[in-house]
Parts: sequence; C-alpha cells; structure tokens
Amino acid sequence: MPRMRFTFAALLVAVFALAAAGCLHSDSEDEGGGGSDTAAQEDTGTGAGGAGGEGEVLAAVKERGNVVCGVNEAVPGFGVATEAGEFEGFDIDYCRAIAAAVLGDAEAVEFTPLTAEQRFTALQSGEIDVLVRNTTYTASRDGAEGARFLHTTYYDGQGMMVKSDSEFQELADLGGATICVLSGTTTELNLETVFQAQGIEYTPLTFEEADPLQAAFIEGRCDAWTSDLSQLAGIRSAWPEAQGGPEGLRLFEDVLSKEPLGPAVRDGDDDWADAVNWAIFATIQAEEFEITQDNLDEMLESDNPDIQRLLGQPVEGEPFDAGLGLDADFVVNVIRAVGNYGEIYDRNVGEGSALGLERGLNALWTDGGLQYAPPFR
Ligand SMILES: N[C@@H](CCC(=O)N[C@@H](CS)C(=O)NCC(=O)O)C(=O)O
Repeated sequence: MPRMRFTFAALLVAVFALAAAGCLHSDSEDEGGGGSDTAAQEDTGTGAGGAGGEGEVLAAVKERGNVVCGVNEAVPGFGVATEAGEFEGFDIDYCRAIAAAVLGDAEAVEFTPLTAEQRFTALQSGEIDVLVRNTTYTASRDGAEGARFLHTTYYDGQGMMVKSDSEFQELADLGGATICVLSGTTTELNLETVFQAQGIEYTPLTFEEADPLQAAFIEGRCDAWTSDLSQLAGIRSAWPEAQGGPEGLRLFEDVLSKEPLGPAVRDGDDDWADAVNWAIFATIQAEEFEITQDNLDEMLESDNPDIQRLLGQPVEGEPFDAGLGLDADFVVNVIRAVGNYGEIYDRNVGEGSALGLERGLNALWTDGGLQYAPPFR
C-alpha cells in the first residue's frame, strides 16, 4: 500500500466545526458491544421501487425516475451531508453517475444516510437501490449478506491514527492500549485478527456511530482510532482547530488489511448490476481516453472510433448500443455530470481536496495502478 500524503489545507479545515468533523452522527453508543455484520437475512425483494428480481430494479428505477442511494453522511471526502443538507463526496458523485447513466439526470438521486450496521439490512430489504458507502468487498458480504459487489472504486487499506503527541509510533507499541473502532465494519474484525496474530493485547472500545467514537477519542478514552486509511485521512482533514487541526493527528505507516471499497446492489438483478457497473467503468474509460467535463463537446467530434463508440456517437452510421438497457450516449451524461474518474478523485479526495490523497493503487492501469475498465465494444 503506497503511503498516503496529506495537504494541510488550513483554510478548508477552519470552516469545519467539531460537529462536522469526520463524524456527524450522534447517540446510540454501543460500548464494548460490537455488532455482527455477517448474519444472513432474507431478501424481502420489495425494492426501493417495489422490485427485486431480474431486471426489476432497473425497470423500477426508470419508472420511479430516481435512484435511492445508501450513503455515508459522516466521512469527509467520501460521503458528507453539509449544514445546508447537501450531500457531497466521492461516493456521492458515484450515486450521481449512476443516476446520470440510467436516467440521464445526475440530480435524480435520493440519498439515504446509513450507519455501518444498518447498510446491509437496508440493501436486503429494498430500502435502497444501491449502497455506495465506503463499503469493503468481502466474501461473507458477497455470500451471506445478499450483496453483489461491483467494480471497486477505491482500493484502500486499514490504518491506525493517534493524536500527534501520542507516545505510540507503530502497531507494535500498542500493547495494553484501548482502541476506538466502529461496529459492523471490517475494521472491527481486522483489528482483532491482526492484533491476535501479532500477540498484541488491547482493549477495543466499540461504537455504532462515528460521532460518539470521535468524542471518546478526543476525551482520551481510547489511545488510537482505527478505520480505513481514506476515512482517517478525511477525518484528519476536517479535524477541529480547537483540537489542533489536521496536524493534531498522526497516522501510523502500518496498513492492517486490504479494503476494496465500491458499490453493492442486491443479489438477483443482473441488469441493474450491469447498469451500475458500466456507469462506473464509464468514468474510468473516459479518464483513459482523456475525456473530461471540459473537453467533452470537443471529444464528441472526435474521429477516433473507440471514442465515438464510448460516447455513443454513430460509428459507420449507427450509435453503439451495448444492450445494457442504457441510452447509447449514457457515458456523455455521466461525464457531463461528474467528470471522469480522475476528476472525481481529485475534486473529492485527491490533490484538489483537503484530503490530498495520492492516486496510489487507484491510478489507471496505464499509470501502474489498478483502475481498469473492460473494453466498450
Ligand atoms: N470499509 C469498512 C469500514 C466502513 C465504515 O463504516 N467506516 C466508518 C469510519 S469513520 C464510517 O463510515 N463511519 C461513519 C459512521 O458510520 O458513522 C467496511 O466496509 O466495513
């Protein structure tokens, strides 16, 4: 896992109040408890639009005219609800990309904020059409949670964060420490296995939501906070000035796990899964072809047949239709609304954001990274 780099964007940090820093939730502390995220549950198949079977979600979304997207509202850079009630972030832009691809309207999204514990139940019950909430693709979630994971939009890993003045420098130092962790997450499970494997004794302090976890961390009730590195970077970027701002926090170099984060839909509707997947691939392929929000109109005039096909422009008379149940020019709608993968990344979590995360594993395959779209043909 490449090192993450942070920019100390003090001006951005200054506008974040404590309540908005990283974790906007409140209540329902679940100390010492820890939830299970592996229990299999029946898929009631009701669907956000009353649909669950093959092709039904895609049809229901089109009929209803919006996509119900399960999101995080508490992780800066990925999914945040602003004071004005607007949702923004990397995952939020992917909800918009899906709506743009399926409905031609990136604003046709209903955002449903979910805690880590709630997310799979919401997906299984049909409360949401798609889950885009910094969710790690794992075997048991794929197998026992009725979730179908789609292309990984962000390759991440689990990290450990302490206050900058902490005596702890690396995992091995944490013997006897209390560690704050969110229940219902892979984070909770990895913490246990990694520490057990390394023979490090520790006490977990478990919460269902991030806001009370953050309060406990600030109060010194735990010595360290573990989560996905991207989320720790987001939390750090918005750390309250009263607590020392971003420089008041330090991330260890240790990476505890692989955390491939991406959208998930309910099992049982391949058409819907395909539509969501190709909305994501559109952003990656557009980056590879250097198609941006700004040069899109120019690119529509391109005489490169690969670009014409991607953008649904006539190639030898006919616009390319892959049979995905999407308009021939769905990629145009996606890129016009949210830009290509690199633009989405940069704006929300990359160099153009308070997080300042390098592309690392999330670079295109042509740049040595893992982001790769199958051919549009
Ligand atoms: N990627 C991991 C962790 C996801 C996760 O829920 N992370 C926390 C880190 S702060 C979070 O999103 N908290 C916000 C909340 O649920 O309040 C997973 O899928 O289990």
